[in-house]
Amino acid sequence: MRVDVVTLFPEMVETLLRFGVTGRAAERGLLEVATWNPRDAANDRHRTVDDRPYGGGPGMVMKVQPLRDILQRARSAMEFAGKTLYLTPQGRPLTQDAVRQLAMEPRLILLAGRYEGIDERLIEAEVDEEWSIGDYVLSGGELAALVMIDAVIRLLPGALNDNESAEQDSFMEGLLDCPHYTRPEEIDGRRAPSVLLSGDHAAVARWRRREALGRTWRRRPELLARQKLTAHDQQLLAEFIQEYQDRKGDAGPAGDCPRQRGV
Ligand code: 9WO
Repeated sequence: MRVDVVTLFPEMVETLLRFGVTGRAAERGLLEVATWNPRDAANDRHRTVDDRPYGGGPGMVMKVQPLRDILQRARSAMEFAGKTLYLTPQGRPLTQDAVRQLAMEPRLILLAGRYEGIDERLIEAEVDEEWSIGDYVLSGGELAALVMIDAVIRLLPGALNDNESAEQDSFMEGLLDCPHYTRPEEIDGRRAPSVLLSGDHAAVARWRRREALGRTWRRRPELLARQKLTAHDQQLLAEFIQEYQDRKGDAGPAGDCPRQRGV
């Protein structure tokens, strides 16, 4: 996959190619990233890319001309086109299903804004889709672009050492992940669940599935509501809920509480 990122801070994006899954994907030729700085296309000697907003108000707005021209250069650099995506708090929420769709694109051009935003006329003329990674405002779109690239690259065949871990990602199936443990067996008076040390792979898989279902029930009931649970999953969830209520004294899902200790 080829990803072109339009950004005032190319170095932020280029760190992607030095670490972890994305770094390895680049080494394996699965990912090619190019960065394009709008300042390089500014048509004045001060290389101006922003200006004061019409109508007044705080902050600055990114100008059309440098962005339009740098996007043209990016598009001309490759013989095949790709969707142009703008990362913005006003965009469509990014989900795992959307990431799956994006992973099928041979090329993506990501537009990372700064300041208070981009002149709307550039968005109207040049942007195919607007995407958000969450309901908060960052200092710019670069971190959102890095999040999107990371999530997409994980799904490319060969990007992960163990392809199964991409399949096992519970979130791939719409559930939260189960808890994870490693050595030592006990630390600070807390033991790893004995089933995980049993060597019984079927029991481990059952436990992990039940915990993923239970955690989703506790922390993100709205995700669970979207799932068509098999009879087996329903049985596992019922076991989890029963055990949880016995332990907590008939407490239901935490609803929007981000986290309850111990679950
Ligand atoms: C800056 C600003 C300054 C003064 C008053 C209001 C203001 N709003 C903004 C603003 O929204 N800046 C954004 C910075 C403009 C687009 C690029 N930036 C950005 C993208 N921040 N957060 C994102 C983002 C992208 C995707 N998902 C979540 C957040």
